[in-house]
Amino acid sequence: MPQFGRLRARAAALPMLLAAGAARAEDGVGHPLPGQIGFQVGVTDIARDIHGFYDNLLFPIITVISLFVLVLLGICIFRFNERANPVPSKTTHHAMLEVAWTIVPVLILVVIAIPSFRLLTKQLELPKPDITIKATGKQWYWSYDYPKDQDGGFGFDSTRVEEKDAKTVPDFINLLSVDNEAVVPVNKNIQVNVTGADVIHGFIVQSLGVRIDAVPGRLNSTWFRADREGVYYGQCSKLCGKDHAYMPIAIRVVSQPAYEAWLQDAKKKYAQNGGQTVHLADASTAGAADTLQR
Ligand SMILES: [Cu+2]
Repeated sequence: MPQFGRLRARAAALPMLLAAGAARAEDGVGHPLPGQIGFQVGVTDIARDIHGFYDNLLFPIITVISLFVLVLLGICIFRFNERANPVPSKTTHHAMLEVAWTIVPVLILVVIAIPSFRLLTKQLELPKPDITIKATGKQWYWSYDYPKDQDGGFGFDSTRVEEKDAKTVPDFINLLSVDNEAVVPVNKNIQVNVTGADVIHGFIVQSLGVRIDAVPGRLNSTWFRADREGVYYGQCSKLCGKDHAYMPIAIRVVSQPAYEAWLQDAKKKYAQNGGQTVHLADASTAGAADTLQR
């Protein structure tokens, strides 16, 4: 069955290879490419497991079921139309068939459920974190907080960089680039505590295999351990309001020394406010968030 996954991955990669050449396809790590229909490259075990689960199990099952239903429809159309079959059968019941169409779907679900539960457990059982950060979904941007006991003690807002300001950030990607990225070290367990400040948002970064709801008044936790440096982009995945499509998530994974250097800089940059979250975005929309944090 894995050949389906490889075939699909190759089919997905083809347009982007044709469009940009193999080197550019490699550049696409961490964000989607124009014309891409496959998954982004996974940089955590969980992301690779999720993609493998779909490519090697779900996609073949979907394909087989779709083809099976297509064949059944074809048989109905061509063999049982009025002209081909003028005298219809009087059969209304077939015990074995009824047993089969109950048992077979149950077996398919069991086959899907076993690896699915294993994957869910891996996602939801948080290992001991090396770093904990907090991500808060707001209308319409994200805020990140770095706790004091991990050499942090600051928070900042991360808002989308508009196309007209593209020059202000390196490697600008429209709708994904942000002014302040969340920075974490490579090969470390990063726990992300996620909440919402106003409405329900969704925290999702595909190449990290992270997806969790950001619910006001509730702290959800997820984790990842990236084994490759780079910038990994995600987006809010809940229909949270008018600017839902404009609140990207950008996580920069760097080496441990680079992370420590960033912490020192970030502390100066963001913590002038007595350790309170620095609100870089519009103060009026940040009001609700303030109430929740205190
Ligand atoms: Cu949102």
